[in-house]
Amino acid sequence: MTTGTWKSPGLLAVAAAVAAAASGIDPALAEAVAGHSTPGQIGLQAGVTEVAHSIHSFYDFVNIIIIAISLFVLALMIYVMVRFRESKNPVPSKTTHNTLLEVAWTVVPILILVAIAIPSFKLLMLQYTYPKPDVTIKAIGNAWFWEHEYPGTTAEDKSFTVTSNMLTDEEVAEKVKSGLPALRLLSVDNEILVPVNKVVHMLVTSNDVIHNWTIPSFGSKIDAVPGRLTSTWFRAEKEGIYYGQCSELCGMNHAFMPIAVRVVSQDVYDQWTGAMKSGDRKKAKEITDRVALQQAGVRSVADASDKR
Ligand SMILES: [Cu+2]
Repeated sequence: MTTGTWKSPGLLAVAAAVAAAASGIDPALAEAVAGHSTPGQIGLQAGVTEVAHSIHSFYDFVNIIIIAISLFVLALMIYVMVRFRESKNPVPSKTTHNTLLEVAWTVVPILILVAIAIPSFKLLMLQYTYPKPDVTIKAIGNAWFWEHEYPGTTAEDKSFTVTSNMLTDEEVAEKVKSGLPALRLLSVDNEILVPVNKVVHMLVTSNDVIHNWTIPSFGSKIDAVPGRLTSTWFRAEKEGIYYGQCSELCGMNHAFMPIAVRVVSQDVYDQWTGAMKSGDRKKAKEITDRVALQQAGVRSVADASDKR
């Protein structure tokens, strides 16, 4: 199994296994489908890019500061309420100024803000400094589905477009029955494939209203604005399927336009793009299904039905 997205096999893995058992998914498959949130999850979804790891450490760092300040203020309030309550302190002091204290409560918050600003700017730099791309994909938001365009560079190197629509509950049930992994509200009919450990530039735009292209495990989230091109980048470290959802309120079916990115080996990626470029969508689909099974830890559809 090469597709685990959990950082440690501790509490999270236990939670994933429990969630998988509760939802009827084989626990062996749970590890492979962790590119999404799971019931009872505590904390952020496992990250598989440098940006996602940095977001997580920044989140932890700021959380420590927030919790420390909250506890400090709570302790001060309790102290004041007990120590200076009317019965214990009937005649209040008339003190109004304390220079040392006033300087301290101005300078200390400034230092805290500077301590937060430094890693914050470092993270912004990382997110918006684009390494040289290995693959460029254009994501186009539509009400309510996503299109992904893989641009060609020459007449022979044709461009192709993958249109992804969410699977209905019936389609999910059917797919699971046939032994292929699928998730309600997240799985799509046509997944997009990207190579593992390669820099992918995602150019994002929209055909109608503002959508948002998001994959939490990649730390990617960028608005898709009609008439404009925005961008994000990622280099996924682990193979597997990573889900995201449109994250900008865009209308009636906003909740039903998921994004599914499958990270595969360069070899599988080349086979898939080859099939897509030659217009053989059937072969491309077979490649996607085969790798989906492999990543889920199942050798074939027959093998999957044996497990049931
Ligand atoms: Cu949308």
